[in-house]
Amino acid sequence: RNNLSLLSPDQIELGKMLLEMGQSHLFEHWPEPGVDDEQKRAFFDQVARLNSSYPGGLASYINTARELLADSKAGKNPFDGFTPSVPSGESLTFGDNSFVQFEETGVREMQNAAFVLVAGGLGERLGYNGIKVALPRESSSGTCYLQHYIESILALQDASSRLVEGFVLDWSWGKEISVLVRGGSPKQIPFVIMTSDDTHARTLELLESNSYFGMNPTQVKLLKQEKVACLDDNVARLAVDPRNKYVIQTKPHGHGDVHSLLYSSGLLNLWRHAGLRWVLFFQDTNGLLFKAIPAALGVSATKQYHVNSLAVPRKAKEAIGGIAKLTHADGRTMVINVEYNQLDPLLRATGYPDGDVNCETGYSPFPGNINQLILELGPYIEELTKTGGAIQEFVNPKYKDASKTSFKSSTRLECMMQDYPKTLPPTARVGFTVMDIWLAYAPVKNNPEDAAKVPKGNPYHSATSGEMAVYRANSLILKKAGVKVDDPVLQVFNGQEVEVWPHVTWKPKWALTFADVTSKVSGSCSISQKSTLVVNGSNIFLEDLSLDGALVINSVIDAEVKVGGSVQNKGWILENVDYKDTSAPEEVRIRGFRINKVEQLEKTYNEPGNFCLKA
Ligand code: UPG
Repeated sequence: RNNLSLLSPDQIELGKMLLEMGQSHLFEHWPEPGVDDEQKRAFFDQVARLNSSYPGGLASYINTARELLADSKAGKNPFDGFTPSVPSGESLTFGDNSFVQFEETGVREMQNAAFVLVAGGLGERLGYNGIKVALPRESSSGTCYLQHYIESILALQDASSRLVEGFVLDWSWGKEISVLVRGGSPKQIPFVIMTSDDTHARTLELLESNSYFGMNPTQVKLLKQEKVACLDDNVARLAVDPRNKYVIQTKPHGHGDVHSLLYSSGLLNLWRHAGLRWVLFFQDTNGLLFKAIPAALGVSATKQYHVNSLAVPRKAKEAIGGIAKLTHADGRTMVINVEYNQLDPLLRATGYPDGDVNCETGYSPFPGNINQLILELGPYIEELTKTGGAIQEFVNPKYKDASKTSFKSSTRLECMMQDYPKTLPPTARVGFTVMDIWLAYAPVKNNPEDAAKVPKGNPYHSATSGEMAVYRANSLILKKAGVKVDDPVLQVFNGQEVEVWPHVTWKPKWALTFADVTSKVSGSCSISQKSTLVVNGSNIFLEDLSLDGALVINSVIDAEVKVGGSVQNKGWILENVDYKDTSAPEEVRIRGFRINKVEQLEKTYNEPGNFCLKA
């Protein structure tokens, strides 16, 4: 009360609201006026931000938190009244006729698409100190995730505009409407990145210091999500930051924020006016994702799905959500992700006494959600106009003991982007598409120690497995295209046993689809297990190539290079690095190996023209 004279009328109102909402502990330690006055004002600046960035303000946040915390304490099942069953969706097999058809349709549709990357998470389970999108996707080329994503979008943009003759869209953010012209450069696919205070500055710096990896800076838009207040107990007392008593502790609200941010940014309507039809959401570290994107969009367009989630076969207890059909006692049904920590209790409560277990296929009967969502823009805008982009929240406190009266550390409300379909009307066309796991999903989420503890047979989701998955997928695709690729060997890095395939990596502009790969490979090609192949160019054709060693080809767009003959050298060798070895860079340590580039054949074609490399 003595401090009132320091505050503006608005701040006094906020203070009253906090007292009414049972938050008097926030002020208990406040000294007399004259001491820490600046910090007291800064405290109210933060309260004002927390209040304005949450729909309905802090009071609404605290009320929702109380309800959800009471439900959690009572052990209430968030799916009360719903019975899960295995849904049916589209299941694709890489390389067969329908897959190739879906890929072609998908590439064609790309000119009507926008991409949204949610990258506000710090990746606490990985424990990496940088931002995750700056990590190398694989270390043969050293390309980081963000570069790979941007190059993939640019390659899709080019490929789509080659298929669909004519239109060019010149994006200028902030202008009322974009300009459609004929000729010139291809229609530019908008790319939004959701960041948070944890990732924003470093994401921007990564883009700026690398000239946006070749993308037009006006094509990229960063939207920063705000954090929400942490909660100390079951009555939702806001948590004070242990390092500064004038600061309320905050944590991310979850990737579900992406919907309200997109909605309030005004971008969705801008996109609609420009004739776009699809919004594709994806996550920070999945080095395989763009191999699955064209076919998945092809499915959306062919089946006219309003919502299409990409899924892969899921191992029981794997830390990915399960897609389930939920049928309510009153007859309502929905096809929705059930998060990995909720699937087992839900199954046990609804007649599956063993919970989350594998079936006879060796996988969970519920497809695993990889959180690659494709939404049709029109119905999406219609829905967000009703909800403002608000997504159902949940709370996940870690209790100290079974009495559930206190928490191990503060908690907060969260929301997930894949919960978007929960509010859709029954008429909405919600589907999902299952793809081979080797093709579509290899995230980097677990630190080496935790990855090594993953039950045998389940994926590690580590930096080690993430890189090896890229080589395996590329090797398998080449095999399918007729290349003789040697079998992998098993090796252990950071306590994880992985298949080591030849280190094959290519730029997205070399091949996006299976048809692209088959058009670039001919004759009798072979690659030995110890080989490395880095294809860094678009018009590079492998003809009767026999590779036993390392081969790196760089070429500019107008150079057409035929590569054949026999390449044999000592190659690039993987050397073990222990994750505890602090003398190695963090991104090397967490994958457990470094590449020793002993010997290679590297050729660079900087000039336009036709070339032939006959080794
Ligand atoms: N993220 C944000 N903001 C946040 C939290 C996370 O942008 O406040 C981003 C994060 O950067 C990442 C993505 O969201 O790109 C997913 O975060 P992550 O911690 O990797 O998610 P998980 O808890 O592993 O689970 C998500 C889905 C789950 C799905 C799985 C697939 O919730 O259903 O199976 O991803 O990888």
